[in-house]
Amino acid sequence: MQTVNWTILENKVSIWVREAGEKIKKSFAAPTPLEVSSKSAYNDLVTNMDRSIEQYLVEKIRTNYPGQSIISEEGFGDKPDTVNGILWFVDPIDGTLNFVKQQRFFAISIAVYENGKGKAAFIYDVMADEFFHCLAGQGAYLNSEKLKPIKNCVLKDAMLDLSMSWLKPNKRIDENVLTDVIQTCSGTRSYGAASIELAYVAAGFLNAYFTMRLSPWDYAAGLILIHEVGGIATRVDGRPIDLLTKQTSLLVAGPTLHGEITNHIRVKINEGKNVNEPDSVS
Ligand code: 2AM
Ligand code: CA
Ligand code: CA
Ligand code: CA
Repeated sequence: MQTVNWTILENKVSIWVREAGEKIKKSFAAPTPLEVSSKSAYNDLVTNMDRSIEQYLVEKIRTNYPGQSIISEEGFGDKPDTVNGILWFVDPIDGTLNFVKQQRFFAISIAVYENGKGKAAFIYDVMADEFFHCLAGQGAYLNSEKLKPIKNCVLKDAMLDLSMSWLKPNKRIDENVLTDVIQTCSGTRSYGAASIELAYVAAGFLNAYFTMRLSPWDYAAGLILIHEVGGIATRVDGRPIDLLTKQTSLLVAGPTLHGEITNHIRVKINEGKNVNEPDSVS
């Protein structure tokens, strides 16, 4: 198997990600309007910029790291059936709805795993110019500032970030399952870009993030940051995350809070609440 010089990889990817960020910023001033279409639902959007940034990044990876597999959102990557070897995850624009509606609060997210273990993470909040990055074992950073170990926190003091999938009536989950969690915590936020939300938990701006349905390119980089600062990441019921599962739930927090929330959700399961995950729904 090829050996990778991770420091060189970090330098290269940091340049690509910033170049991609410049392309996106320039597109706001372009005379041609953004082409926007919807995918699985009216609020699941894709634009020509999502595709062109993914193409740009995938081409850079293929040229510099030939033979390595890529899992990416918009179809320019591969469909590997194993995590063996080096595996890249690319989300060219995470937070497309924010990109389209707000022109802010979206990120480019890239992760590199080796034999299923997170090795390198890059999350670039383009408009805030906040670059979260990490080589496993060498510390996680926001720009040049090293992130501190995740703080333990109890629910009463916690800032939670949760997507609206928890609250909308649907066949996957009882929308009241989290009512008492929300009523107990310090505050809730919903930023709408999973990679940034995960980076914010790693940076201590939020204490937990949980969602019912994410794909590997949404969370692969964020999980590396979370692990680097000592956080815990599982499915919402505490089961481990599988990088090759198309869609999964996710609960990320420091150890104490993670335990508190998973216990709560387990109790709800015991009470007969429906918290089936999408991958277990027929
Ligand atoms: P995206 O913008 O790259 O699609 C929005 O709550 C967050 O969930 C974003 O990070 C978004 O990533 C992600 N997401 C994953 N699946 C989604 C879907 N089907 N529709 C909308 N957002 C989705
Ligand atoms: Ca999308
Ligand atoms: Ca995404
Ligand atoms: Ca995306």
